[in-house]
Amino acid sequence: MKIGITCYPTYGGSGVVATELGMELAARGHEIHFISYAPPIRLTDTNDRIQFHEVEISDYPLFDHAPYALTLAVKMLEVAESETLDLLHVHYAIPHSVSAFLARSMAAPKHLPFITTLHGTDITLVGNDRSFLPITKFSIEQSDGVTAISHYLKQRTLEEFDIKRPIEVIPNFVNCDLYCRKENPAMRAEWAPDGEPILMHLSNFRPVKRITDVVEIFALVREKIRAKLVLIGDGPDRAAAEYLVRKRKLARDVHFLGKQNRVYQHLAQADLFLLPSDMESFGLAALEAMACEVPVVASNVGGIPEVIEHGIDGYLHPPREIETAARYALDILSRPDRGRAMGQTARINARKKYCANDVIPQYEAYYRQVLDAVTATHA
Ligand code: GMT
Repeated sequence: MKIGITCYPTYGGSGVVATELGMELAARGHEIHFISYAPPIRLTDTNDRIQFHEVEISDYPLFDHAPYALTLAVKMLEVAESETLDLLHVHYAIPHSVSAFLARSMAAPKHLPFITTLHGTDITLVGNDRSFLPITKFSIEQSDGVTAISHYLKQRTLEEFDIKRPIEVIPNFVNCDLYCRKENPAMRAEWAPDGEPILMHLSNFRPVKRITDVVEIFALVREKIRAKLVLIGDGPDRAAAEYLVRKRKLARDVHFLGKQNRVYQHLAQADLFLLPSDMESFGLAALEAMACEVPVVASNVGGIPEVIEHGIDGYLHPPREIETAARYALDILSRPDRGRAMGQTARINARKKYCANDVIPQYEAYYRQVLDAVTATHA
């Protein structure tokens, strides 16, 4: 199949999923065309089956805000025609789904089906800004296929948007061959020279991730045992986290790594992963840690309980309850054998449902289903 994939190329779960999906599909023989304003950040593997098409953002002086959704729609149509795409697959509804709708309309009478994958804030954001609701609802209803990355997100979308159409749940996935336990003593020693346990967090440091809670949880843990915290990623709350680290006098115990490629190499060194978010429709970073045999202490919000089994491969706590989170963290870290066992169970559970080898065929089957339905409608 020839598939056009659009996503946000920057640091963020939806872009990561879209990029990994494109690379996995290409490895299975499909031709992938990424269409966005910049190459996706995790696009490490380019070959003759993966192309990137840049959407140029107009800087015409009349525009205070460049009309990206329109330029994207035109680019989608151009690529669809020049590369004879079978379908467009857009990740994150706003505005990608609307652009795909426009591209499909412009392509008529030729069929250019589009599938929208919902990731989370594209749905939950409208709770805060109702002005997005009508257009998001419209683009979801108009899509030839819609997938959500968790049952939680599907349910929330149906209820919040009063949508009657079917939504397929295809969960996030991880490459289980790449994401696995490969300890690197040199890397561990760099962060924890005296063999201290390593806590880790990876995100885009947006307010929803509660980075300062990560630091507070670590501070409570550090009151009881010697430990180190490794923070991967960057974003608006980094400065607040750095300030808090200094305030708690933890500068020697906390490492800020910034944005990193090949995060599996880092995750595989952790003894515990923290994800105390206010909301996660899935929690991809938690799954990536689990595949690396790292138990996770996370908030019991959104789709996280679909990924982590409380008391089995990690612990769940109410959001913002840092004392509870710290107690669970100490429970795991103060009994290393139990922590290792939980980590091994985490990988087993991650493999059961979320390995790329099992999830990518679900996307392929869904593509075929959508294409067959479109062909039957227009026959
Ligand atoms: O919250 C983020 O990290 C960004 C956001 C995105 O769309 O880029 O993430 C959402 O999609 C991820 C991939 O499907 C999910 O793992 C995250 O849980 C989800 N974030 C939220 O729901 C807050």
